[in-house]
Amino acid sequence: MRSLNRAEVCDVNFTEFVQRWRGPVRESPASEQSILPGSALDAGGFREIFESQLISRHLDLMARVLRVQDKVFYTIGSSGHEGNAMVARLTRHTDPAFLHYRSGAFMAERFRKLPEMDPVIDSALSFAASKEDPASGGRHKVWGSKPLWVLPQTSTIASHLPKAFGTAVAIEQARRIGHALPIPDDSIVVCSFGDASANHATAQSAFNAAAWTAYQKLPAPVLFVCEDNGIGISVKTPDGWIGRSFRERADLDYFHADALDLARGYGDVQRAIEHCRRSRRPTFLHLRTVRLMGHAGTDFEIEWRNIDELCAVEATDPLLRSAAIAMESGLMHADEVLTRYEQIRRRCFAAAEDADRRPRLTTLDEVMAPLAPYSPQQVQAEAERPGDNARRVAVFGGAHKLPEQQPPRHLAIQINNALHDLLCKYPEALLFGEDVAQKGGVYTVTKGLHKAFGNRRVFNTLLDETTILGLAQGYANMGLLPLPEIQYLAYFHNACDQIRGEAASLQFFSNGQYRNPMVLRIASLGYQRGFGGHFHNDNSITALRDIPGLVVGCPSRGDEAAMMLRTLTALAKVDGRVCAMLEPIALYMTKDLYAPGDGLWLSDYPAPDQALPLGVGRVYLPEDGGAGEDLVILTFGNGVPMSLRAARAIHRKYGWSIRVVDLRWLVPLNEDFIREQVAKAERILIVDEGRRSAGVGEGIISAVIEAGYGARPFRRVAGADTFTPLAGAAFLVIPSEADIVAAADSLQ
Ligand SMILES: Cc1ncc(C[n+]2csc(CCOP(=O)(O)OP(=O)(O)O)c2C)c(N)n1
Ligand SMILES: [Mg+2]
Repeated sequence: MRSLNRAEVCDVNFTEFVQRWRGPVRESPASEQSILPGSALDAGGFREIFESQLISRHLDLMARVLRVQDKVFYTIGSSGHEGNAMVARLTRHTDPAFLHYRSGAFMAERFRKLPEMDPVIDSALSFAASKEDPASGGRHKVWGSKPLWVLPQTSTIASHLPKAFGTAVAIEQARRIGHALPIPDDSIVVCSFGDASANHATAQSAFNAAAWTAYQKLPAPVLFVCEDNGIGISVKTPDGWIGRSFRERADLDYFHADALDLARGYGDVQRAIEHCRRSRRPTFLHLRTVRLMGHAGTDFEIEWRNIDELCAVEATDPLLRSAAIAMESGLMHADEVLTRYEQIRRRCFAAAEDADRRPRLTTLDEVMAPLAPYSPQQVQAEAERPGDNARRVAVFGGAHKLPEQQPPRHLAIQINNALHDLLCKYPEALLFGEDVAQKGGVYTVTKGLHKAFGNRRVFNTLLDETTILGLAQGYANMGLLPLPEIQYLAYFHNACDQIRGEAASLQFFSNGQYRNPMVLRIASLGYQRGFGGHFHNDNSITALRDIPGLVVGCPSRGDEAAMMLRTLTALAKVDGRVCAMLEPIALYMTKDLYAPGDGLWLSDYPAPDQALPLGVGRVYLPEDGGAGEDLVILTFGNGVPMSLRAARAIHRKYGWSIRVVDLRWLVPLNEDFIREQVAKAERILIVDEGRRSAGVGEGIISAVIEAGYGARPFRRVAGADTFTPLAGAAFLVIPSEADIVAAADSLQ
């Protein structure tokens, strides 16, 4: 006999188990009667869940067979986890769900809530990476559905927990600020994951944030579902660890259910879900599952795992138990079980063969279509649409106190004014982060907002950047407009994946069906005097530069910061974009440009109908009225005032007519704009305060060379590839005016 792989073993086991089953048989229960005495599950419900389990199983078996024929491109399965269909049955299709990758049965069961939809066809299209896949349009095998409120997840484990928590908080907070939710007010959030994933820092972030919230008697109706199969790829979870770790965790209410046995487990699952919905408290549902057929199709467990152990696990296959329940209860005869089993097998294969014939993504344009939607006219109109004037007058304390009536001010004040305006204009906007409320931020940039807009819209979070960004996604999922703040750029880095892997990828992996718009503000970059050290002067924006779909702006002056914020917010509102504004800390309070007291770095507050166009930088032409054709300096942030000063010195030395260009928009870099600017100048100088390696300067150079201007003399002044030291030594590693002048010397 040829040797069977473990998928075939499970398949054969099922048939043989049913054929050989000889137990006592009860009288067939009516649909509304308990499936077995004492079970909370009725016979009608059992029949449907069992079918969902079989669909999930046959999708797994189908994927193993058709993967080798290149008709299916994903083999991480749900076998052994089919009991999670109980969670789907007992929740609503409007309860947002963020799912573990072993959620085939959950999905099949949730599909029942909208009977016009077919889980087999939709899943097959996703397995086949078909362009017609309704979840991601063929971009990934995700469990996702717009009508079923399943927000797509890729398989980075644990990264979805913070936004699930955030969505739960948002459900409750929306009501308190009078925002209408897209789902019923008593919705809960379902969030599932594996036992090994429960250890991940990102997961622990979410558990902690949920408990921190509940401890203060604030609602956070999130149902964390830990599908405990005792293993993560090949590493066993210590026996009893999940129970030990969570059973007595304060403010995370623990429930256990056996997902290997529908008749027994159903009542326990029901209790957990009812508790979460009623109490609005974070709830931890520990589900007993097993993993069958290895981690994925490529995992040949037989090569590294004891065969007796494998057989023992396979003997606990929940489908064997479901078949036994079906037969013992008298609901189905063995023949009927097997007929159903084979019918569903045929249905899954037929759907997969059909899906294989449907079109796939064949052009780069198709792949990228949902990544970064941009509607320039609507964005501009939205950015230039002033908020309600009466509200503005009330918030700023009188018509004569409107900021555009005030004398020129510095960057921190103008950002603060712009934030007041945004919170006026958008009642659904929320501003949050560390120390942003009563204190008004480390640099007073958010001062007064808490007082003006109250605790529900301007609030301090717990000290965890992952949670801040998870909350932002959650609010966005519920139609609110989050304006999160990260206190320093260095602290963005430890939560970067929440933007990189999650927020920025949502439109892409949902084929534009879901969006989580936000405007993230980050105090950034170096050159601070007085508050030193690396972590307050992080000058590397590289981690943001290659995040697909993200928009990053970096203003150098107050008026432009205000107008940039309006554009970023409009991008978020109109096109659902994830946006970030890097605020140069060292310029927050800067007032002068060339000499103490000149006040040239102060600016007027722009009237609320003015905004910056995305991607367009600012050109500072020479003071003598020339065209700036001898040298162009391309820069951003702190580099702008430094370059303006250096330009004076260079002009005095060589008489050159110099233009200084503030790029303002760093991601994506506007290569056309760069090309236009360098086309007009004989020499090129790039001033990048970030690190030499992988900094913005590298992008500018590539744009210059690719535009055909590589033969023009050019130099780059950039930060050194090092961390920033404390005190005066910090200035050794970042560009100075003298460095800019010296670079110009070598361009002669
Ligand atoms: C952040 C991250 N680290 C590592 C991985 C690789 N990986 C994928 S699944 C997995 C094991 C997860 O085990 P568990 O949470 O128990 O879920 P199970 O597969 O057992 O259902 C690992 C390590 C990943 N996807 N994401
Ligand atoms: Mg596991």
